[in-house]
Amino acid sequence: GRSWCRVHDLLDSGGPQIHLQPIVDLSSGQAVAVEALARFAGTARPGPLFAEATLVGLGAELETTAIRRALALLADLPPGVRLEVNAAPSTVTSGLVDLLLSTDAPHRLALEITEHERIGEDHELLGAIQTLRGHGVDIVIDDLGTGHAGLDLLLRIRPDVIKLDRFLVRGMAVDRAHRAVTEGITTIGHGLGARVVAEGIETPAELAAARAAGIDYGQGFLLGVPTPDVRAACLPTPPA
Ligand code: G
Ligand code: G
Ligand code: MN
Ligand code: NA
Repeated sequence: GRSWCRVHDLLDSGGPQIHLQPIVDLSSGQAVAVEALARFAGTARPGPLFAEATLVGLGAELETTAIRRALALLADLPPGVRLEVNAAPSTVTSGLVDLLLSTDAPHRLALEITEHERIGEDHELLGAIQTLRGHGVDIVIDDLGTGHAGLDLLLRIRPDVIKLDRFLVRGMAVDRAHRAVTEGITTIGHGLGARVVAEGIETPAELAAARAAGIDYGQGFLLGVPTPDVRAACLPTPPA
């Protein structure tokens, strides 16, 4: 139907542009990674477009196209900055391992597992993750604490990094209960040897709250907006 054609045309015309957003060490202000985010010309918003592509069976192809484009930027990134890409579990098990390992620097990559369905017991996925981790790819759980990413995921996928959803970050700056949950998840993450990222930091109060909670890294409009300029994405953020 119409959706299939729209997504197919997009893929035919080379797929999305890639913008990069820094993930910043909250103690040094240095970018430790940049997240590759797909941007489509015109008005197409990335979230709905990925959802539409998934519905018509082109999800893995669209994600893989975006990742291939992002990997082309790796050569321009400073050595200390990882390139972080997004993929749904079904994409991870559809040839992504070979693609990521075909780069000469898998230890400079991070893979964000993003899924809006719940991630279940999946031996193929767990095997793929083991292989990637064995080659130095950081494994990142996105949106921990939301519906699709329950705490049991921490035991199945021992992530290197966990990302706290913006709803927690927004809440913890103003509400004691949100702060308690956030600090608890951060303690659990650290207990498993993972680093913790606060997503969607927009205000100095949210930044201060993230620091006070012992969160390692931050991402958000306050620290750096997504940009197609690779150098700009890696500049240090002045301490606030
Ligand atoms: O950048 P923005 O907030 O508009 O993106 C909205 C959503 O689009 C993100 O939360 C994410 O779900 C999705 N998205 C953006 N870029 C990518 C990508 O490269 N791969 C995947 N799978 N999803 C992406
Ligand atoms: O689904 P995922 O967490 O990968 O998507 C991240 C999305 O969040 C990106 O598309 C990005 O545009 C968006 N984003 C990044 N920083 C901020 C922020 O400070 N506030 C809000 N609301 N969204 C942000
Ligand atoms: Mn993400
Ligand atoms: Na997220």
